[in-house]
Amino acid sequence: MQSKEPETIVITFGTFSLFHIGHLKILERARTYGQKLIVGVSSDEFNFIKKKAYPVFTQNERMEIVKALKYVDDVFLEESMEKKAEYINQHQANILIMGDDWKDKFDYLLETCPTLQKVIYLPRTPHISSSGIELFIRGIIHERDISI
Ligand code: C2G
Repeated sequence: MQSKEPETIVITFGTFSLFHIGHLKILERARTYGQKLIVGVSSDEFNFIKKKAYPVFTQNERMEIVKALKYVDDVFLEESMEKKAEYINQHQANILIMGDDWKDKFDYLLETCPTLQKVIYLPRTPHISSSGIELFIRGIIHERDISI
């Protein structure tokens, strides 16, 4: 009898303040690295502490949007940057994917997470960001396709 290959579990994190095509594309690409994609959605409080502002949509709305995507198998609330190792260990994740605005920042997790085999930084989708969309809507900038 053939033994079944263990599935590769991919994990990623994000705020998804104002969900857009760049968010969709990174989740779509992340899912191709394994059989299961788990997404940590940063909490409202975490954002307020980090950026002194709340995301456009609430954490429950953001989690519901991300959970409904066909590429995503499960979501959880990311309550602090420092808990990444805990989350990776809890979910027994094998690959961590982040956009390349985070390049090199999470390599240290390879030393503290026994199941983690790779940390991969994917290129961001150009010319789109939640903050750019917000500024465009508020009339502060006049091109929507701007990266902030
Ligand atoms: N992203 C992308 N292309 C864009 C915009 C964002 O590929 N044009 C990616 C980011 O690189 C990130 C993910 O989409 O990997 C989510 O982006 P944000 O919502 O901006 O999340 P961020 O505030 O970077 O994550 O632990 C990290 C936190 O959860 C914060």
